[in-house]
Amino acid sequence: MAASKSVGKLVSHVIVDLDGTLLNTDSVANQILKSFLAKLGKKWDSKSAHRIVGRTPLEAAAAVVEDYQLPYSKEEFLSMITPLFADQWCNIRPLPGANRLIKHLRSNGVSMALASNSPKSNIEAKISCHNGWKDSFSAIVGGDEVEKGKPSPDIFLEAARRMNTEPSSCLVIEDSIAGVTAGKAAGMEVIAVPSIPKQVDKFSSASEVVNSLLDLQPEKWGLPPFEDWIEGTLPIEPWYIGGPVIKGFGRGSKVLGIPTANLSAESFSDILLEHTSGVYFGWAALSTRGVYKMVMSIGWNPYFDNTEKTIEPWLLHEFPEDFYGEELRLAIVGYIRPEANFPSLESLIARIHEDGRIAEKALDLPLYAAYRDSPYLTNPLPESNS
Ligand code: ADP
Ligand code: RBF
Ligand code: MG
Repeated sequence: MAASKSVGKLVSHVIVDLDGTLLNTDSVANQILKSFLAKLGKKWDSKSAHRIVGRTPLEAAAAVVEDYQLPYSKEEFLSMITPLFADQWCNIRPLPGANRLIKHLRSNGVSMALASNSPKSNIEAKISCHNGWKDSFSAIVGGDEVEKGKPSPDIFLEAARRMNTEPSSCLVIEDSIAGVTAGKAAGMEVIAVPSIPKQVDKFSSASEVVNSLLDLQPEKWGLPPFEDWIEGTLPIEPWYIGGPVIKGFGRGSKVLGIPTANLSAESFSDILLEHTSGVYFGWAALSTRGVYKMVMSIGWNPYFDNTEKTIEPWLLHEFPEDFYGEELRLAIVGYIRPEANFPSLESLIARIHEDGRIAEKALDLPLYAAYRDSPYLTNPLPESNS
């Protein structure tokens, strides 16, 4: 949830972290560590993933060696996995909203720096895989260019110096606690975009905590506002997901009066890692019935505090019966808001209905309506009702 304190100081420069903030490094790191540990007969526990977020490579290696009692020194382990990471650099995808943020600041002439604990050569290799990124930063500072990495402020102070500005004119965007600590110690405003779910309280020293880059409001910091929101919705690069409808928590209709046709979270764990939690909308196709408007949440449903990240699509249509087991295909085309907690069940229900009205209306805009005819939705389906 976009928990914000009062509006911060006005800034003119932005310094962003790379791994976990602009790039979904954790998703690739998870895959690499999982298969490496499997070869040693050990099972990677994604819950220990928080031990590596925002650390220097050597600190992260030390944490894994310790957690899994590996028969290597941290240096040996690091030298074994480093080549595995280097092979995957161009497979690390931008996080939702990263491209949008970079383009926005660049086209508005806001100076931007990149500040990462990774060595400079790694940073340059990683960003070279993404069009237009390198030229958008007026300074790039790597962990090997300063004495101490985050949580020490050095990296951020050096970034400000290279942009010829004062630390107090800089806004830092960071996903890790070490990074937030570093930014604050540098005397900067810091927006936290936590990579680890459900840890918002640990980021209380940040000036503001947002759920994802999609939720940034640059105007709060005296920077140019995003102008791409349309009628309460944010167009996104569409993504597609589908499968048989499975049993959910059994409370959609019962507790909320809002049925949600769940897809298997296990089958889509990679897709779920890639997409930040929040409320989205789009089109839903049922193989034997047709294509319908749809609004959904992805995440841990803060009101119920689930331990599992789930997809909860509500089709905006009255059906005469359940359709468990039927093939459901979704084209997700826009974003509405972060998931939130609510003081009462009534207020959660009211907000979901409001989301439904927003989606219903937005999906008539040509921009979103066009995806109703996506081949992914219509190909194997009869061209029927709606
Ligand atoms: P569960 O916890 O098993 O998902 P829900 O109470 O959320 O149970 O109900 C979801 C089921 O209701 C779906 O799997 C589907 O079969 C049925 N259903 C009926 N109408 C709708 C609708 N408009 N949107 C989504 N699911 C619906
Ligand atoms: N659950 C929450 O705890 N917080 C939310 O902000 C939230 N938003 C939702 C928005 C939509 C459009 C839908 C369909 C569901 C949302 N839910 C939210 C999920 C709801 O809690 C979920 O459907 C039930 O938990 C059923 O499993
Ligand atoms: Mg459900």
